[in-house]
Amino acid sequence: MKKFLVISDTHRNTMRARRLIEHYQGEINGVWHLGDLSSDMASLSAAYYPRYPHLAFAGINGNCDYDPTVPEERLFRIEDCKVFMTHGHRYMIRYSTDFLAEAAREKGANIVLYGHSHIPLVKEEGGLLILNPGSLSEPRGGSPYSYAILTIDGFRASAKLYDYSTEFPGF
Ligand SMILES: [Mn+2]
Repeated sequence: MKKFLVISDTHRNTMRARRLIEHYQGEINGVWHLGDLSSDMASLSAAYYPRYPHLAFAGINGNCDYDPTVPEERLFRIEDCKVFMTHGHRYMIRYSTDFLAEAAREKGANIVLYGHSHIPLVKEEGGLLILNPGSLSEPRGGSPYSYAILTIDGFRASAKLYDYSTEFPGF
């Protein structure tokens, strides 16, 4: 079984992400950032990978990112699950997750992770786990500062969304 901290859309404010990494580092296998800004992910991995080398840091470019060394999307396997990671802005996610889900299925993924909307969402559709951790800096639509913990156990995957302010009152 593996667990990952999934965050997105920190938009130059990594204060809450730093607190999360410090808090969860003992129980997770990696930290995944879904874009905007990919430079935030670079600074987080530069700060924490030397201290916590057991953590796999993975990020992608968002629509505000132009780092040629960072991929637009990632598709990879964890245990028996196939993970498709994208910022989501190319899949009309403001209207529905249908295009995103279709793209994930075409790639053979059973987990799709996206951000961009700054609105957290988790749902399962026909064996596909769809997860948006929301934003740790600029939540929208009345949603809280949020993040997710993704658990992968063989071919099974589940995700839990957390309200940062409830988990870390005063921070
Ligand atoms: Mn975005």
